[in-house]
Amino acid sequence: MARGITLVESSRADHQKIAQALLAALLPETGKAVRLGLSGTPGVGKSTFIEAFGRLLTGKGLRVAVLAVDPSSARTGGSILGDKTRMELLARDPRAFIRPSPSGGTLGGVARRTREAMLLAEAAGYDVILVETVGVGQSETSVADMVDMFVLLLAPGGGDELQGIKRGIMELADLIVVNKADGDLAPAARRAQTEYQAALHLMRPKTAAWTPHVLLASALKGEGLDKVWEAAEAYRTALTKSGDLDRLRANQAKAWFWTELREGLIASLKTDPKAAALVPQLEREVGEGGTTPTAAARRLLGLVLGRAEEA
Ligand SMILES: Nc1nc2c(ncn2[C@@H]2O[C@H](COP(=O)(O)OP(=O)(O)OP(=O)(O)O)[C@@H](O)[C@H]2O)c(=O)[nH]1
Ligand SMILES: [Mg+2]
Repeated sequence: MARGITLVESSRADHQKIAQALLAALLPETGKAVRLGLSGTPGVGKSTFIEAFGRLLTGKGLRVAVLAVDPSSARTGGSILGDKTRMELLARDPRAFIRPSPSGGTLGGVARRTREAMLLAEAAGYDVILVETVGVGQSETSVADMVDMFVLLLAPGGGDELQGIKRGIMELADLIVVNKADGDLAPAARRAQTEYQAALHLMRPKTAAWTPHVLLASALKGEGLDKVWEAAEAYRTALTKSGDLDRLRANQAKAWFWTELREGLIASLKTDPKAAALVPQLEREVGEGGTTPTAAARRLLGLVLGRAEEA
């Protein structure tokens, strides 16, 4: 599987060709895993959580693949690799597979390679796929777009914390877990649970079949993790029964298709010699106010798509 993922991650054209053939052959074997996304700000305890939660699952006989989307991962090779020591036991567990974020390129490119790694992991028989992302920028949206259930890990900061969390990210969450609900932090964690729960009530749920709620956990002590897994199972049952899971996955596949089209189009603009030559000129004209961005973009598209649309 590691070799398959390496092919998928390679930017070499010959590797890409083999990777796509491999994915096409494996496609019928994919789609069976529970796909969970996990996000949270740096230091909230994602790695500690994944180590403990992953071990809980492998202890149940489940096979777990941990993947990551971190578009800034060029610096460390990924948040997962950065602190693999926090996942030492899981990393050595024969039922687990851990892969750091593919590095470099656009978020779209990083996300594609993670999606494809997810398909490979499913075909290889992994039962649960955990996709981690750091709580910054657009990466949450792209992870939420590739998983069945999006879990947001929060610290026991309560009200002050709430101010700092972008509403859009809370809206993505199917489940919120207040981590570090242990020791001195336990009372603050309970208060935070109440506040987050109240905040969730003000948001429209993504589907009628499931109401997002807030759980307490301590990744460090291994407490509350069974409840998180119970929620993941209840979510899956509810959305399978309502038909929402199939619809969600179909919509995600369609959105992925459009992302590929957009990225492919941009890539072909950059490699087409005629288009590439025109780009600096159009950029200059747009910068100087000589033409509108819309007109310039249409001219370039017209050129590439073979129909001259002179603005
Ligand atoms: N008290 C307590 N501390 C915790 C818990 N979970 C994690 N921590 C601590 O919080 C710190 C950060 O934990 P990590 O698991 O590295 O957090 P992270 O979200 O992976 O951080 P980044 O990889 O930097 O984004 C460590 O010192 C952990 O020991 C918990 O449940 N309770
Ligand atoms: Mg980490």
